[in-house]
Amino acid sequence: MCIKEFVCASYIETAKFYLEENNKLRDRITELEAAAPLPPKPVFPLHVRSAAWVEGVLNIMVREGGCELDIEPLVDEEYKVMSEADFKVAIKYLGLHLMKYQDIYFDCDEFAEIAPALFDLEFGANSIAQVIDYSSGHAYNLGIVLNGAGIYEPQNASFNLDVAGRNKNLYGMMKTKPNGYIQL
Ligand SMILES: [Ca+2]
Repeated sequence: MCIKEFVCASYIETAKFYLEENNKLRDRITELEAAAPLPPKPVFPLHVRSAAWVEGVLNIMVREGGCELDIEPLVDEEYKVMSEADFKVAIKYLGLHLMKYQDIYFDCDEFAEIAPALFDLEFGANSIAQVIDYSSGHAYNLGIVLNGAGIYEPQNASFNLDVAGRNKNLYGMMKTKPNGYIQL
């Protein structure tokens, strides 16, 4: 057997080995799922609201909360939102706060970037905004719920409608150059 054939044969053996391991793992997952079925996913009622309504909610938050961040033009024409109580349960269920933090590569800005898309995929609600806040050097989210807009911290699944009473070390929301922004 020449070297080329030898290398080819060893690749084929390696591929067969991983294929068998993969099949064993799949069987094990099927066994485990049968032994402990996942609880059914909760269904949260969604309430359709116009972009104008969402803009109004954000403007109230900005005014009453003393927020100086720029609000980017809204991307969607309408939004599906939850009640505050359902939103709090949903962000816990989403489990994003359980993801492993990695300095630089999966830190606050990645958490804040992924939260809106995951929430929409999981629950069909496009009601989470991304916030890039240079004044406190932090990125986080806002949740829009039926009774207002509040700060959603994706790293610990907390949600707080009291924007005026926020921890300004983390959620400064002050004007900077370049200014931070809210994107929904
Ligand atoms: Ca990062």
